[in-house]
Amino acid sequence: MNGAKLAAETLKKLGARVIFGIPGLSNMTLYDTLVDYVRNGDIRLVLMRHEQGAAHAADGYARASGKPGICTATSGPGALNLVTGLATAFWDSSPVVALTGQVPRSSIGKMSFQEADIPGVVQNIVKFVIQIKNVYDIPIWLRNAFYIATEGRPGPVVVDIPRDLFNEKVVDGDIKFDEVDIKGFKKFPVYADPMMIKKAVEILVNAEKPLILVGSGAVASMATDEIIILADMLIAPIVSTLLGKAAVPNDYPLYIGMMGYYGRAEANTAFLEADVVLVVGARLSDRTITSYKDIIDSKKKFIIINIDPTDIERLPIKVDVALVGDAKEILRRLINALMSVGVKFERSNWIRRIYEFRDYYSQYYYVDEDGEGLKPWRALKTIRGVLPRDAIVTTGVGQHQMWCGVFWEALEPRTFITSGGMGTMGFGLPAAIGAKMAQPNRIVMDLDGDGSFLMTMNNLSTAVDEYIPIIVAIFDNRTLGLVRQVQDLFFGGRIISVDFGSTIDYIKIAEGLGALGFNAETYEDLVVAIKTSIKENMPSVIRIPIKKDELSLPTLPPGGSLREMIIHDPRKGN
Ligand SMILES: Cc1ncc(C[n+]2csc(CCOP(=O)(O)OP(=O)(O)O)c2C)c(N)n1
Ligand SMILES: [Mg+2]
Repeated sequence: MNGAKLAAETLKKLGARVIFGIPGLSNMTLYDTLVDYVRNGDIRLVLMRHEQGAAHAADGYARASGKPGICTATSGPGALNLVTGLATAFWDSSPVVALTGQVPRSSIGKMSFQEADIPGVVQNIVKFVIQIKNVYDIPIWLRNAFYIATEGRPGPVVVDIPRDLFNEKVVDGDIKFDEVDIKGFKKFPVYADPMMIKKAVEILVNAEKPLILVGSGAVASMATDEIIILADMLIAPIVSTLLGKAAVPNDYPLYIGMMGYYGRAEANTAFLEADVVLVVGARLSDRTITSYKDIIDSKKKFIIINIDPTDIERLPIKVDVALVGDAKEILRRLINALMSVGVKFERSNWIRRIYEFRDYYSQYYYVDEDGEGLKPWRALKTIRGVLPRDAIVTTGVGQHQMWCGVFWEALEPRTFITSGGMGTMGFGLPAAIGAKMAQPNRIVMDLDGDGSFLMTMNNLSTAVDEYIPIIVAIFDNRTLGLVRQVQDLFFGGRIISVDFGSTIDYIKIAEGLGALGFNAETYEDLVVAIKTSIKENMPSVIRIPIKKDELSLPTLPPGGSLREMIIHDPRKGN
């Protein structure tokens, strides 16, 4: 046996089923070894068209399944191309494992062909990186990598393997596969003793206007049932972050919507008015809480559940109860403690008030205008009407993503996959490929922007060649819409370097890559296009024309507070 075979056997033992990547000089021996595994149907290799796409696909796979997503690249340019995808996974706590080939040990540090110091480059944008120095460490560190990627708060791990190790012979008896062995590694302790749970319950019981805010940790721990039980018991409305959208079915009556910078006005209002906020698996980034001063001034109480205590420590606000551990587990303890108190709550005024806000703000959201293009909210409603509840959507980054945040109805956990923390354009299409590999029986649709699509669309060719039938809808406003919007509203209308020409033909691009292409000029066209894509079971691109100056609302002025929400088009006057 050699190092490459050792790696392949370990990957199989660890349950790796799909690897997204591109081969090159430094990971070729691994690919060669995998030939037998591919032939036996143990492992599938998906050939991406750019390594960024491989990292996003692994990320999409991980987010759709909860299992680690795996990608591989050769040394130097290959591994460097993974960087954006790895940072994207880290910022959104997604368990990606990247295997990067490295130049031979004897060449490291000598400016060798395709050498890049990958540990140096990625150390601050991944959960962990290790460069292997000894062939017997390959199985140990692959196992450790899978463990680190998924343990506690998930995140990406890079295993950098000098290519001479792949060829090195190993003696069977000396191989260790089985234990996780990470020197100096300590798990964060669970920190939620009965006294703290009691204190949290006391605060919740005495709250007049409690609110539950759910984030990506609630999705990662699959805590949907517990959140709903608790919300029902407390009669507390639920708001979410962008990544937390799929933590509760968005048609659940107490779900009010995404809050934050581009959040729903009623969700932001509920947050501003609440006297107690129970935060479940959200780190309260500057996208969600745009001004911490608002909170400090409001004196509201915070109970925060997070698996990573450093998320809580980083916050500049006073946290009344910090519960550290898995959301599902801690919510169960809270529910039990609350049941033993057995209080019946009367909060109809609070709920009624929020529903009134919702009704009031609706007049600004659901506007139909005649003229150019389709309305984003209605296009999303139309798409939702055609897709089954368990369909998975991914997005690019921009206005279309924010429209999804506000208007898309995520109905099951792990069905809304988007780049939140890093805001990486180009995420949607390759993430959809990964999600489809993880959930081949579900419909997977990338709700993309034209600018975002253009960044990673080369990977559509992968979807075609490898029969991965994803549907891509392009919200085609011929512009980098979100940047344009900021120029338009806050830079005095000085529009620069955002608009694309009129010539690009997305239907021909789709067809040129072997996919189906549809132009949805009307909502009816859109329905037909989706139904046809599903029926044909082929990768498809559907172009949805959107007016260039359509806005993503609500929004805030740059650096603004949630109190300064802009709800209707300021260009139209009052
Ligand atoms: C890789 C990357 N480059 C630049 C940006 C800055 N940026 C944020 S949104 C946006 C425009 C996105 O355009 P498009 O994908 O067409 O979406 P739209 O806003 O038009 O819906 C840009 C350039 C980014 N987020 N990511
Ligand atoms: Mg655009």
